Amino acid sequence: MLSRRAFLSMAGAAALVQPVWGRRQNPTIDPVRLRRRLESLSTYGRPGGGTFASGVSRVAYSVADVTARAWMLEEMKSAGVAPRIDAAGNIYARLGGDANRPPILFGSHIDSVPGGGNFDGSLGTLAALEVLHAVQAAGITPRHPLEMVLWAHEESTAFGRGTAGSRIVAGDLKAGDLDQVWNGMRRGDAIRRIGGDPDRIEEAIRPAGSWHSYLELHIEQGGTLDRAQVPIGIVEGIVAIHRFDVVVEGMANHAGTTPMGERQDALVAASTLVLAVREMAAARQGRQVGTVGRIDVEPNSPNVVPGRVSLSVEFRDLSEDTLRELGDALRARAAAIARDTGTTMTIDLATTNPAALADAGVQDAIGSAADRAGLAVRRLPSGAGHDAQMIAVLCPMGMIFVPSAGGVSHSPRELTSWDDCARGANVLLGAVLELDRRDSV
Ligand code: HGY
Ligand code: MN
Ligand code: MN
Repeated sequence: MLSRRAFLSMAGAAALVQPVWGRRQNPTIDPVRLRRRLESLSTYGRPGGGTFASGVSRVAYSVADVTARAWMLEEMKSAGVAPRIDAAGNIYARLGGDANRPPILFGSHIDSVPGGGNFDGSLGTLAALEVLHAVQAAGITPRHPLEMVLWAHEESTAFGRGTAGSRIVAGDLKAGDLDQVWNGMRRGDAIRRIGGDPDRIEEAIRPAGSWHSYLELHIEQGGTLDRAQVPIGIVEGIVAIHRFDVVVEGMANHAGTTPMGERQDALVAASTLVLAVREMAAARQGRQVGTVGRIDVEPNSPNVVPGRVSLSVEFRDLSEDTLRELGDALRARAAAIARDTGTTMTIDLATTNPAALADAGVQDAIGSAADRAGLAVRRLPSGAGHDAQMIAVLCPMGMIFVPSAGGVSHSPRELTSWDDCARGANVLLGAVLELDRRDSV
């Protein structure tokens, strides 16, 4: 007896039967191939002796990332398209269409956080490849070129900044960016390591209007769809992110001989700030969130009063005003803590992601693709940041979410069912074909 969801996924695949120009058969993604590729990709960065359930550590520019990208290039070629790498390390592959029309762009990323999951970014990237397979297999001649993209360096683990590849494409590139050093690696050299060319980095920048529209399929990474048992999310907007680098300077001293009243303990000061971040984000009405995700203690020895601590602080919300107010509150609290602990604190607003609204026309195209597949939808904001919010300044964008079991992500426990993966990929295919029918969204 077919479960309701299994029936829906089969009905979803079949319901893509829509008369479209020049079509010999009806396009649908191949769920078996999508699953096989997701399982193959998950081996790049899998912990030694681990299994699929162990998740991945495929941090941008790592060996796992570099080798996974090489595998992706071969998979793209096997799908009958010719990948090209831009100067920022983003990988594009284009299919058909009238070269005088702007391409429809769709894709995601494959780098992960340390100890991350198998679906964050990977699903959207491999679903994009499935779309190119399906369009060719169906013998469709699209009106617009269809272009998939694998964004380089989406996660903010490397160099403390995220959506880095798409950020350059959107023109957010400052003098000195490529001289930043992280983990002993200069950013320009890291870009070269993944096939980009820092000496021609400006060539990766694309003007507004370069694409007809942009679509990204992604796991929700929150629990809204899973709790509501709704298979497809239509993203209304993506939160803004303000990320700070904070350095606390105290005085390293002997843990045994320094009286408690004479310490300038950088870790005590930093810890007070960590609790203050949680308090100020939780105190306000609204959906804003505040997180300290990285902290480095120096000299990090049990018998030394910490002399220096560096940490990240980030706030997220749809409202930039809220983030500015939280940034001001952070600076005020830091000054008071520094005074009380005899330390100094420097707070640098290192990167910002702008809030981005999804285009109503693209949302509509996603909705009609889901309708045709007989799938219920829920409109919702994205609390996670995405490359789509960078590309939103260049063309109309939209995102499709599929449920994350228990709302867990950025963890080996991240899980989306194979049926939900297939449903999401079919809606991506349907939305691309719907947008292809439209001269403008
Ligand atoms: O950090 C984020 O929100 C995304 O998962 N990179
Ligand atoms: Mn992520
Ligand atoms: Mn992601």
